[in-house]
Amino acid sequence: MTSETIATDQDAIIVGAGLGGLRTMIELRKLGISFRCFEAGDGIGGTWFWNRYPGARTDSESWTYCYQFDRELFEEWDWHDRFPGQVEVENYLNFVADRFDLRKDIQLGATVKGATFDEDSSTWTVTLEDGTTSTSRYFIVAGGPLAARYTPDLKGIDDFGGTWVHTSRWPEGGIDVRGKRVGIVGTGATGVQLIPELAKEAANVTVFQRTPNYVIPARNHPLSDTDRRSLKADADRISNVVREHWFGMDLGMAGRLTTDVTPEEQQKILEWGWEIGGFHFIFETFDDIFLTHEANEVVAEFVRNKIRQIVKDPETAEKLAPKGYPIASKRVPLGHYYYEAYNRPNVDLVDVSENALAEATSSGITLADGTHYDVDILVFATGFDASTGSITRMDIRGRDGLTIQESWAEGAQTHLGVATKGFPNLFMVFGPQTPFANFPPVAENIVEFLSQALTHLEESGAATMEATQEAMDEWAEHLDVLLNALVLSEGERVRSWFVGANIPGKPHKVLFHFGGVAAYCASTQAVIDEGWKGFVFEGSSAKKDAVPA
Ligand code: NA7
Repeated sequence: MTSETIATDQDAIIVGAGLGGLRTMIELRKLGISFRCFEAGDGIGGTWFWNRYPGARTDSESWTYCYQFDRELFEEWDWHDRFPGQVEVENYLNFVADRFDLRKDIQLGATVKGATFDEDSSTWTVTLEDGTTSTSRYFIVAGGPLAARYTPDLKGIDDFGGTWVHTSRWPEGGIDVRGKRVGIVGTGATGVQLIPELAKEAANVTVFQRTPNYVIPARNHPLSDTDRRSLKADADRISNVVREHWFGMDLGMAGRLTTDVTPEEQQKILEWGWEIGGFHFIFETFDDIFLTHEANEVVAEFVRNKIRQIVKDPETAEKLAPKGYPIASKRVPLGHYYYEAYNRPNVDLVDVSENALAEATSSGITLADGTHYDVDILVFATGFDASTGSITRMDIRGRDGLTIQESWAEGAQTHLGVATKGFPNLFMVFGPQTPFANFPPVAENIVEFLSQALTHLEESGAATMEATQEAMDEWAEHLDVLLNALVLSEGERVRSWFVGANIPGKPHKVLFHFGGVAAYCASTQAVIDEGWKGFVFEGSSAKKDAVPA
């Protein structure tokens, strides 16, 4: 036994009760590490609590958008849809919270304003927006990679006479769009889901599109009892494949390149992928889509031709057809009759790529050239300060009062996306520089790594664990190499949040690991095997005045 450890209100404070936070809590319980979770929302679920806009659903198949670590949990939950909607995922996460009795340690409606590290005691003091404070040894941020909403700074928005909303703050009771003129800014994954849904009810929907996306069909459908039984019987395979597959999904390799087949065969194979729906189209048609511009262009042109076939008005089809950048250098959205929505007489597409939004007026939106659009409701589907935003929006102060904003002024720097120098015992679940892939398996991998790190810390008796500058530099270089090996690296030019390019003024830096889930896992394991390479363990967790046992 070591001596008595430093007293804090709890061992760990966790920010966020979404997918990452809940998995972290389950793990800490297993380790016997006490914790308190502060969640800004009035309910559990993170992304799935906040994003209530019509059409919100996962782009991952339900049996992979869930935890895999507990077979009984996997078998107890019945998914209704191939791609579950917001309510279904929110219900699942609430079920998990109850099943593991987590609620008693979660404080809802508690927004963390900041956290300060005290070097003498090696503890964190966390301050909530209401001024209350709480202390811990470990400060674990699980705020989500797509949680800090971004709304463009549009002149005159306060004078707008109608209702305006960011999609991630859609009110719980919904917005009645019946008979209303709705303007939607943004055609990322969110706008793509929302537009067809609003078009069903609104008098008119005007879509302000800056960059068209390559949208591939989801082909959602309800799962039958037989589907559910066979998925549960297949649990071992699913749990393995999501850890092995590059994108953390129940997908395989295509086993062929575009150059292996004739142009006619290419079209047939892509047609198969288009019909089966979801990311099979990207990952199971050709293995060189991400590797060569020629292969990528074959697939990109296939999507453009699909748009031209689906959308009846040729001018609208051309505006919707992405050109000049590779498919997947921006996050590819799944559509639910997205292109079909533009055939409705009440949906209009306005290209704002060269004629930008200039200002909001009392009655609508005016573009740079003075064209005005009257709208009653204005929706910003304008995305998030991805990856770093949920961390940098807090006032986090590490050693010598260093703030996280100062430390990341040139872009986020981390070791494995989990820790950053100057902020001992601060751990991130899905922080910047972790894999771009299906969220749940990535979160599970990170939490398992964190579990081993905390076990090592506790057993070593050290007070703190901290990343080194050298390790962070190496990790950043590694991430650059991974992205530059792919044609997706053009994301910077098309304002991709993969590299921070969607937020004006944000430093451009690779914010995700593009090597795949298994490769990331191998990197975390290598760090452990090499004696926690790139981390320093310092001090003693023993209370200074305690008598050693
Ligand atoms: P995204 O993918 O960042 O999309 C935001 C959209 O908003 C995108 O089409 C942007 O155009 C557009 N946007 C942003 N600012 C403006 C201005 N000022 N004018 C016109 N258009 C603008 O966010 P989502 O919410 O759709 O998706 C985020 C992820 O959340 C999603 O992938 C899921 O994983 C969950 P741009 O392309 O920059 O020209």
